[in-house]
Amino acid sequence: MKNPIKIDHCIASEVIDSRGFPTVEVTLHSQHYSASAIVPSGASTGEGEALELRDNDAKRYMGKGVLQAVSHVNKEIAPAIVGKEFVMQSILDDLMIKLDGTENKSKFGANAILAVSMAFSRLQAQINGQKLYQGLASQFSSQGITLPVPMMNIFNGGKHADNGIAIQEFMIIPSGFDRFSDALRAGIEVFHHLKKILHKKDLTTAVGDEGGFAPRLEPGVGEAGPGSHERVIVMILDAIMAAGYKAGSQIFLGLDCASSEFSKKNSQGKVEYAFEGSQLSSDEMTALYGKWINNYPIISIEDGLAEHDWDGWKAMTTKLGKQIQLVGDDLFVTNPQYIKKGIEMGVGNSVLIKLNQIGSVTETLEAIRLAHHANYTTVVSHRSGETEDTFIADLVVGSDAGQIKTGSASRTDRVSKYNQLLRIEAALGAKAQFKGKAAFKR
Ligand code: 2PG
Ligand code: MG
Repeated sequence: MKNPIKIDHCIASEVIDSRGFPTVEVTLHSQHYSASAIVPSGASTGEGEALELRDNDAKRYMGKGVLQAVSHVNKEIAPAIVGKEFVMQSILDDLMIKLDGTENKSKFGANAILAVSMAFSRLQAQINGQKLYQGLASQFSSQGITLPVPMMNIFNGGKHADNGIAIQEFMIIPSGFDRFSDALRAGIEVFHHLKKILHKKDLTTAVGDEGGFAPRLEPGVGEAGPGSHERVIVMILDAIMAAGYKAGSQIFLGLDCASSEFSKKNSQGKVEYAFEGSQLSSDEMTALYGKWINNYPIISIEDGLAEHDWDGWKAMTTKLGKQIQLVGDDLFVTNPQYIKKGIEMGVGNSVLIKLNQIGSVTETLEAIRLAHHANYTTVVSHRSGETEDTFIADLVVGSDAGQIKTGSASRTDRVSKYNQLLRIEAALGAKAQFKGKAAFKR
């Protein structure tokens, strides 16, 4: 049993995220120790996510201020926790969840509760003389020695760019290496070669929200036309080759389609997908993915179908689930309840893990535990709105989750996580593990 942590002060404030919108930072003090945490924010959010409380005051930050969430920490959570001792993270998190009293943390805001929860993880680790990943490993009863395979989103579309490309993320997965740092280096070199290739084709090399390139492939505005997604895939494969790596043995591809964003229900109540100028059914989308998997080294598809399309997901899992990783993000929203439903129905085989979708460290760890128990893989993930906070780097090692999605090789909000992983790899030395291809069960 670790020492109880007595909280002496708890202070929240409004700070700014990578998209220029406010978010919540909390600092906790205990004796001469102090620890802070900042919460991230999504753009392609799942409907089932815990509530991110925004002020909706149009006069400040286009309505996106978080002064109410800040005030909930300072005026409601702080009085309930300051002066009290907590032996475990879960006791603090449970207390805040009870005080909030709603299903989706809508009274205080998940951004208020999570900031306190993350800051407590840091404070507790510090007081116990541990690094954050070690503290999280003790909480999770894991070894805390596994560096993740990075899934690097080097081409951005969907809601993270304005190039008319429906699929949100085209990721390279350098899993065929022995160490995290070698995998990262390979991924970064591919990023630089992709830049050269785009430049030669007269395509812009400005980047999207997650640091990947985001050129418009066709003139004009609106949806990209037939074949445009495959053109992106081919350019990425060319970049892998130009960098001197082998696609399909050293570097693989992954997609986050974030397809809820281009889906809707038709008049017969069936989910349809607006893709490259056509309306496709769930089966047609699945067939398209099947074709791509046969033609390209794609090993992971996230949110290939929409969050309400559970039947489509079930059929897709039956067709493709033995061949590739099918990751549920908007579908599972890091919520143990939805993950359980998925496991029972045989839907997907992997869970995306985002702290702010569920809103506390304890519930996030529970989601990971549940997924691993059912032999589902887990991918710890950033949000498209991020900050300098590197918590997820420690979380992915602390939970031995094995895969991380934290953007491309540009923008400090993305690179800071990779740098933290490099530090952890160096600190672990010979103990550091890198599962590489074994991180992907299929
Ligand atoms: C996703 C995420 C992160 P957002 O869909 O997986 O890449 O995007 O934070 O906008 O939900
Ligand atoms: Mg996603």
